[in-house]
Amino acid sequence: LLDISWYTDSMGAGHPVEILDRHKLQEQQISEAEVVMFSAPSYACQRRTSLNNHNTVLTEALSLLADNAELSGDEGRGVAFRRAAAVLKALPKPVTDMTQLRGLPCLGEHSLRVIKDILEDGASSEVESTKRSERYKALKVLTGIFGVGVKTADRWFREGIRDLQQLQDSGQTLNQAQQAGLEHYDDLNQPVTRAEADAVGEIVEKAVVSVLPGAQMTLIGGFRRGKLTGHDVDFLITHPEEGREEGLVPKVVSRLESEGFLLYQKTTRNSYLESQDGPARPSSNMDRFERCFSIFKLSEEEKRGLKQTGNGVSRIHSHRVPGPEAGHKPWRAVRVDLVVCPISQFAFALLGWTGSKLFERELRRWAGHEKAMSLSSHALYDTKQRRYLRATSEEEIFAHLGLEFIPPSERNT
Ligand code: DCT
Ligand code: MG
Repeated sequence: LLDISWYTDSMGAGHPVEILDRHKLQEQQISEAEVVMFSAPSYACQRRTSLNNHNTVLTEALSLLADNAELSGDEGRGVAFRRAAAVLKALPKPVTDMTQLRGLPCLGEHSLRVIKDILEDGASSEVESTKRSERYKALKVLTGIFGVGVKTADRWFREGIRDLQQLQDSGQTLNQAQQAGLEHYDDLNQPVTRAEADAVGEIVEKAVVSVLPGAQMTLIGGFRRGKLTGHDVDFLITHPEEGREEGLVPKVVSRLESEGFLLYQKTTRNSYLESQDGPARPSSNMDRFERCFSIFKLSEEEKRGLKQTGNGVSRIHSHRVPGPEAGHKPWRAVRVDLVVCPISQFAFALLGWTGSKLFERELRRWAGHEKAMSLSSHALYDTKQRRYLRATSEEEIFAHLGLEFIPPSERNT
């Protein structure tokens, strides 16, 4: 009748197409919304998912259950809820009736029950009771501290700690990251805007280019996918001459530190060596580049572009600079991640660090299950041919994988 289905092309990627039989529609006098049927390919990396989500109530409910599963150490159930939410995010219209979902992948019994409750009653009792549960609330707050993972938060919860005050009073030993996380808790839990990301980008780029002329820096993560806010700012740095990028992070860090921009930083060295490691395993592929996790101190002046530029000329004078009024903190803390890669791995690093997390997970699953290949942020290995497949662009990697190219703005699964 009215069928919104996915036109699947030879590469396995899909676009929604609408087939409407107006005559039948009039004959049966049923509203358009009631007869929209959805379908979609089953891997998120075969679908285009823009930021324009038509089913936020349903996807937020399923995401909350995913969070809760992950906070309970049940990663499998977490992924199942994330995949279900991702399918709904890709739909071209709001879901209004359960029958529309019959042709969709990734919707298990549990997810379908949650969707049904929301469509029929406006809410899911499971979601509502999870939201109110003491454990969920406490673990959300505690894992919201930079440097605190599920295991630590869970241990604290079992020791009776429910909030930040109780954590401070408990006398628990905190590592340096956690101390910084606690100190800047409010700032770090306030979304970072695109303007703030750009302001940080300017500062970091200046430091990078001054210690390594010719180095190139790219904004990655959610901002590259077009998100307006994020929980942090992620940058990928490389140099057109292979090897010149080695050891760059410590130099950039000491430069930023001397300029007073870093509230916290932890640098990890590059530990990836193709010849020694062979194809990187998915579980270990995220943190093997030279990398710096930091907390950046971004002043309001820098954010407004008021700071002196290199040639000594202030750029914008029209805004009034707020004075140091009582209780007003003239800067905010921002989480910033720097990742450095050799140019030969740039396309893989760019693809791996653009996200979303689920999109990356699905790409690796597609590579492994459908193509007998192993994809990481360093390389793509073909298990049957027993060789690495080189690429200098994201487009080439999608082509190696037999997938239609999905641009960053449509990887918002
Ligand atoms: N990434 C990944 N797997 C991880 C961690 C990160 O694939 N376990 C990739 C995907 C996104 C990118 O790194 C940056 O990570 P985040 O900053 O956590 O994600 P984001 O999409 O940028 O989210 P936000 O906008 O909230 O920062
Ligand atoms: Mg990010």
